Amino acid sequence: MSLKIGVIGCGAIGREHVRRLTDLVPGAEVVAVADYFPEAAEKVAAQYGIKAYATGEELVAAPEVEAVVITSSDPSHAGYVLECLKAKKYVFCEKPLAQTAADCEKIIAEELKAGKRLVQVGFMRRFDRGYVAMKELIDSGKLGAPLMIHACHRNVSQPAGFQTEMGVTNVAIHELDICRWLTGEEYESAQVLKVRQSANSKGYDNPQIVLLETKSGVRIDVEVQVADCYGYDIQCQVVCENGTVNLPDPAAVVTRSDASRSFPILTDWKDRFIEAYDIEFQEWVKAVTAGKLTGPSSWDGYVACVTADTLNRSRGTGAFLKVETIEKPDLYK
Ligand code: ISE
Repeated sequence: MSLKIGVIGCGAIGREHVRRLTDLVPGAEVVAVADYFPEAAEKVAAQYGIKAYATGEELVAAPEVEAVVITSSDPSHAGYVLECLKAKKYVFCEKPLAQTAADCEKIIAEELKAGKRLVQVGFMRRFDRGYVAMKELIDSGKLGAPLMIHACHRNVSQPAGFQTEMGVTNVAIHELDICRWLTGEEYESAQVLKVRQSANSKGYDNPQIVLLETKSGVRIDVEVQVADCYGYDIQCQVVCENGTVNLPDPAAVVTRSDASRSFPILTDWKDRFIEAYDIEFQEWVKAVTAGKLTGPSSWDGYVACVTADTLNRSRGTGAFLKVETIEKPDLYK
């Protein structure tokens, strides 16, 4: 028997996940879709011979839907997650879990009422082989304690409507999660800096530098360049006491020609972590089927949102602000 899944959001990543769940994830069956634009859902439904619901709420309530995947626009995530929790259905929500820490707290409160983990957040980098190998090495202690992380997150361009704050809530949020995961530490303080601006910025800050300090004093800097005009480039270097470890670039053929050596850089973020997304959903379906979630939790989504809120509040103040969270409930320990 396969897990019957409904997908809310039929944009680019939603369609990718429907394909992935249908073709690459054993034990999964997408049975329904919904989208804010009904035509988008109907198109996907016709392609796969499945049902299109007029609204996400109807999809969540549908008796044949056992678990839900949310890939709709960022501001709609929290509302749909809460609907799923009320219906006691497992839900996978793309990042960010919510737009604000306050909405994450509502989600946590509902999940606590349910008495078990029902929510997983789409921090797919935790399933990327490169990051996993880095974490294994750091955790082995061979390199000594981590001291610093230098990271960068570069996108080719942004769609119309992109705003400065989204450089943190929608883009750097991946680093906010992965640096916490790599170091196994919580953040003490955070600050975002506006630096010399690129002529490629269109009404938003670009680049920005995110600075974080963990409880033990690990310093993290993340260059966030949301319109670099050359490629989707994700870099991460963890500097430890006795050595450093770098995230590998994705495999690519190297060409030697015209007295130079070169390899292509991806441009679409959906391709950069394509294998991580596959593994993430394979693991999620296994975990839901077994009734025990193990991937990134509402708590992880909450901490990322608190940190993002703190960073956005710090903009223009020239100061590090304290990252303040509620006490971690036992459910997430
Ligand atoms: C997108 O949602 C992602 O998850 C990508 O990793 C990020 O680079 C992109 O800017 C986001 O819009």
